[in-house]
Amino acid sequence: MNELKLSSKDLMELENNFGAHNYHSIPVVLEKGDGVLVYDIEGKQYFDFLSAYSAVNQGHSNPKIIQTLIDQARKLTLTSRAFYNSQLGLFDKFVTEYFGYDKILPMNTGAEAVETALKLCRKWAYEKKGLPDNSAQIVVCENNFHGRTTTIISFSVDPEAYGHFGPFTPGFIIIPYNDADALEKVLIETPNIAGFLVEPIQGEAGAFVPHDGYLRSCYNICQQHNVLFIADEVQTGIARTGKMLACDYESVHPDILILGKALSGGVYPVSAVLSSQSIMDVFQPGQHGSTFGGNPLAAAVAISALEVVRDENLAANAFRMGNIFRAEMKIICETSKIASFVRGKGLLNALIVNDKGYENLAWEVCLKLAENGLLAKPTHSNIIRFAPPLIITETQLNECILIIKKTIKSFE
Ligand code: IF1
Repeated sequence: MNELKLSSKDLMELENNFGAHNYHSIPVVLEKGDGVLVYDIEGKQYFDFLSAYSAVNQGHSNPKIIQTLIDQARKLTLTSRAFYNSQLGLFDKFVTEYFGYDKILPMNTGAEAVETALKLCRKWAYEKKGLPDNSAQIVVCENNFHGRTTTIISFSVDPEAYGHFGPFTPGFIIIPYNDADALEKVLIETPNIAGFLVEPIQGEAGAFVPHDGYLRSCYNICQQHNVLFIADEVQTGIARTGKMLACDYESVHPDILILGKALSGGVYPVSAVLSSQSIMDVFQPGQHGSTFGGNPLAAAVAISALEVVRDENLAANAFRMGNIFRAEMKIICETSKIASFVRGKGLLNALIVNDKGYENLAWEVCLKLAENGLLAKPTHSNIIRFAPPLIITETQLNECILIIKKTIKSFE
């Protein structure tokens, strides 16, 4: 704790002096969170419009989830899977029924869940589809973001993500996003394809929403070619886009579903892979796992986090608030020289700014937004992601829109 009551400046210096410089953070030092609000060391209040990249959909320090964390932490936090524990079976049943799957494999971070899905897909391809060993190819999309492990960055197109991290993991084919024909072409022309990994909306690419029907077309093409459709809903899932899953907009039921982030409400690292019994059964004891995967604390917290999403109708709120947000932002863009357009679904949105002749405009706008009491961060040079906790009320949203409007105006 900060008994010495160090200032924001002191704490930023500590991070800079002793921490790896693997982030360029907005210069705000947060000490407390409550719902859609966060507070810095000096007590300044901000609306959080990043939500820890859609991990705190249920709001900061959600009371129900925190109480579950405290109660379970006082009983048992970690046993490893060498033994059973009192919470995991309850989690397995609750979450598989919640999303309509037979089986679930719990992990911790989103990247671990993506890696788990890739291993599951490959193993299924050899043992159920009958591909020759070590031949499996998995199709991914340009401008993807699925995490930062060496295998995952092996199929990134972002030099910042893969530069000087080689040699890379083979077995991946990159096709354009939002182009079902490109998927069909590669499945017809290339042998030994095991799966297709896709974000229903590309988050890091700046809330890039594919055209209606894209997911359904890709799913059907995968079915026709006996290729697994793998949806990475780590960022788009858990009600963020206005439906429980972004795939729900097209009634697509992924063969393998990847969840993370808000699966715990941002209270504890919890991720998971869900699939059918026939696919998940290729994992036999001792073939995959992790020390913390499926621990009783994670299991209890995740059940509570999903109950909050359901009981507080967060998907419906995200849907309604998102429509209001984009409508208001559209009006701002119509008269602004720097705010070009807004895109997104539910409360996963991004503003594309016109930064011609203005170096780092998106970053400067975010600094000004922080000064005006709203936290957001650019993704890429000219895109600002806007993703508040899904509990935001219309009154709070309107206040935030005024802050964004005032801030953009100050750059005109
Ligand atoms: C950072 C980005 C977002 C994800 C999807 C898997 C993962 C992520 C669709 C991996 C994680 C995070 C990582 C975080 C910032 C954030 C991010 F900017 F990096 F790309 F949201 F867009 N699939 N996204 O979005 O999950 O291992 O992080 O738990 O690296 O700073 P993770």
